Amino acid sequence: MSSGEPVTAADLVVVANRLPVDLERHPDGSTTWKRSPGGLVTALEPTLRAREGAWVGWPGVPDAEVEPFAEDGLSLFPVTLTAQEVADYYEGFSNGTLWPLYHDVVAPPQFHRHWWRAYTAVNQRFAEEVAKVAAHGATVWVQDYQLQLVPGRLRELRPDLRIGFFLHIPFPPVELFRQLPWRTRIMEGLLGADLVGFHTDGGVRNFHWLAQELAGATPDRDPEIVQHGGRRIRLGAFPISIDSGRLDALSRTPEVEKRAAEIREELGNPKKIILGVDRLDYTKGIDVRLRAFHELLAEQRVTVDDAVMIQLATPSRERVEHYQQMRNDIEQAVGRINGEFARVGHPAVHYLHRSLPREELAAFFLAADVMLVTPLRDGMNLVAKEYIACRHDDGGCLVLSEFAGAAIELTSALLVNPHDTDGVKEALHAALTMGPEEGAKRMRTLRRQVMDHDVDRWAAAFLEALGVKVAQ
Ligand code: GDG
Repeated sequence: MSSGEPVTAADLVVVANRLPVDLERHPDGSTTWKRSPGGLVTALEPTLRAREGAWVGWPGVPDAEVEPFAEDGLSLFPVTLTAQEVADYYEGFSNGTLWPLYHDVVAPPQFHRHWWRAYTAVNQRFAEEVAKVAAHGATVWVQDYQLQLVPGRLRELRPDLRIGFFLHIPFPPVELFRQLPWRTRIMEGLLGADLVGFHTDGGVRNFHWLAQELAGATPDRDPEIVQHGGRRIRLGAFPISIDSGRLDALSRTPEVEKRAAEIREELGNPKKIILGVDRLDYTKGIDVRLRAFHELLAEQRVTVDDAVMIQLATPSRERVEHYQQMRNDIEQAVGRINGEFARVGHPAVHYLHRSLPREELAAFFLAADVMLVTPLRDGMNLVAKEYIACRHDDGGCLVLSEFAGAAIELTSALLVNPHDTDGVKEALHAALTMGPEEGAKRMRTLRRQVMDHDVDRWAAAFLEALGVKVAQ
């Protein structure tokens, strides 16, 4: 699978917690690489190739000592994490402290000093690896909340570099961020960048304020700049998107269209199919939509002949405590609804706790009359955009939480407050009973937005703000 030698001095370095490939260990001790084609790698690949690019990240399994290698022309630099570091830096500080804190503390964050120590040590290691790989004057793009100390460390090691940072999750309000015992260290880490990007203006505002309050930064005449340590740091909102064209094309293939029809058939041709697709995460509000559906059934405003619900839940962070609890709660709620309302051979809720292939997912999107995206908090939410990209027939109706970053762009969805069960219920009911003209009109508007603003445009906007000329 590997090809050629990795570059030794890269002009553009992407650094993320994970590499765009996963190392897989087999029972006989052998290992292979499996591509994990996220939107990010697809968007960045042409630019990375054109600019002697490199990607620094963890290969996904503990204690893997892997040499740098080239894969399809991309130079990959694996960073080794021990099992203890995975527990403390990744599952602990990243996903037990920062993730809930940055998502409006919808679960209580835990603060442990040994998690923080592991976080600083691992961030240092990432910074050192990048410092070795980057050419003089290169551009480095650091991704996400796991690596917030990297810009600062890297600037100390390599002041010649141009450093960008993008946060994929919300940047929290001042009152919440202040809970973090290491808040000033994190702010100083981020302020090591030349450009700090968020999905929304809200993130920019929160950061602008906190940089002054915690790190003594001073405002500039330009509201998108703060000054710190004799440098000017640019802030900006860059709402991420998806590879809309590719998904639109996939959803038009005869295989996907046929599979969508089969799914409807397999469900017993219900009048309406309601769909939820998420990583099984407590921020995604899966419980919110189950409650709304449950109540509509209980009030007999909807029957199992009218509508079935499918919840696809990709396993996620299964070793983190909050996730185990939440999985039990969701599975109990599904069981309760089916116990009360299913008929033999006709469950009210179909629940799949596994990951599906991309084509199958596209078929579910195409089959779903109503898509429920109800996070309590979400940086963007790509699922909402993927659903829209698949609806080349202008069919379907999106119910979307106003607390997802996507709500800022997708204003023709039925927007709901996920904390308001009655509101979610009414929106679900409205979606189930919406006339085809109104539905198509809304979907056309949503599609214009999503098809025009794809992930390439997002990556180009960020890199151009950082001063990189982007390959088309
Ligand atoms: C973070 C932020 C932000 C899900 N199930 C399957 C599957 N998926 C894919 C979806 C989508 C992706 O996973 C999930 O992306 P989201 O954006 O919805 O959520 P997070 O994972 O929380 O992502 C988020 C994002 O970063 C980007 O900045 O939007 O706010 O939290 O692409 O399609 N894919 C396949 N099978 C599944 O079963 N193949």
